[in-house]
Amino acid sequence: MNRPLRDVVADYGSEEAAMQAYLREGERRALALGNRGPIRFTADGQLHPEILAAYWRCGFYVFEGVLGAEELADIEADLRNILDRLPAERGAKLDAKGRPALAAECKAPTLFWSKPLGDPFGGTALANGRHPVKMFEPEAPAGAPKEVVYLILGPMQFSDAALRVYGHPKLLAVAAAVNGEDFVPFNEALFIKEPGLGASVAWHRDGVTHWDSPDWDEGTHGFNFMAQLYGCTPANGVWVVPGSHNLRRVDVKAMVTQSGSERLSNAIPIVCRPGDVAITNRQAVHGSFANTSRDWRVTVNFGFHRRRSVLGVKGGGVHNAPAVYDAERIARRARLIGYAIDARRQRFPDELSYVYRPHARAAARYVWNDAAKADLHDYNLLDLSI
Ligand SMILES: O=C(O)CCC(=O)C(=O)O
Repeated sequence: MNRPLRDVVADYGSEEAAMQAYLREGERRALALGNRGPIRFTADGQLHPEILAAYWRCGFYVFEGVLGAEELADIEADLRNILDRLPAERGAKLDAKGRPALAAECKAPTLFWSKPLGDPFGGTALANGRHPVKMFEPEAPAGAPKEVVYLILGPMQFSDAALRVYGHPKLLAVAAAVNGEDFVPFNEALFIKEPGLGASVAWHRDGVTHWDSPDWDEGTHGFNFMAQLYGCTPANGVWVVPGSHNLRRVDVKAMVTQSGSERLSNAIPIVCRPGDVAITNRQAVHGSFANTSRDWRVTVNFGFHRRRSVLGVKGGGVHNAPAVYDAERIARRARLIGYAIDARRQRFPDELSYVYRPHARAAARYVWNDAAKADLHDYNLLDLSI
């Protein structure tokens, strides 16, 4: 991104040498893990079993080259608009140019602020206390703002380009292969890790509801896609502990103690080029470090569940109010899939659109237009958060 930036220079201070060695070694191990490549299907249209096997073995997979240059340019244009329209500061109703700010009218939790290079969740009770250890917080560079927005929830109401990624036919086919054809939404997020400013996301795993269920397994809490606008590196990207999605219990604090620091010795970074899309199991232990590098990382993040993990389940509490998720709520939340498929069809008319079975079965038709856009205001109040 060539957005004019302060010439940010940041590092890990006393931890810099150890951190750089960890990043280098992580990248080497990431490229040797055997969990990356283009999205491939068999002759009869199934997601290639080698991909599924590698995903279930590692808990994540990198799909290479999913988004092309044209699509990335659309996302970047929307990103610029979003950045331009952010509130001048936390709680402000106006942006820096005095216009009504992005999300100023939203009731759902939408904008997440952090001090530069901070860790707002680690070691706190926030989000059910699921981030037990605070990450190292490097010193902010001179001239840094007091706070930055590093996470936006419900981003599809602010970016048609991100919505179109959500409707990508190959990604939705992957969702069906992993979660079944009746897969349902979880939530969506835009992670913005500015160079020298971007906050860390402390080690955690995402599921909150089913850890003690008798029918729990490695896929119970679904997955997130992480589409990369600029790519991601060990320094600014998400790290995953391979195989941890298979464990009912993990002790993140003990993992940190054992490793001697929050540089978990068995974690592997997700390394992507622009347009790559990772899939990450929500049960895997994962996190990301404060971005002291000179590279932006912008992730369009969107998750899907198995329908049976959600239907009739009491969820919420992390992303929105607790509620029992009945069929009506699921159908209402899944309208995003219909809108996304149509938004994509309009922008890329030569591409074969995905057919979402629950909508096809119900003969439900979704059209992306101004009314649909208005219908997405605060849509994440209905996230299916388990
Ligand atoms: O993108 C990141 O840094 C964190 C992502 C994450 O924690 C998640 O998707 O659950």
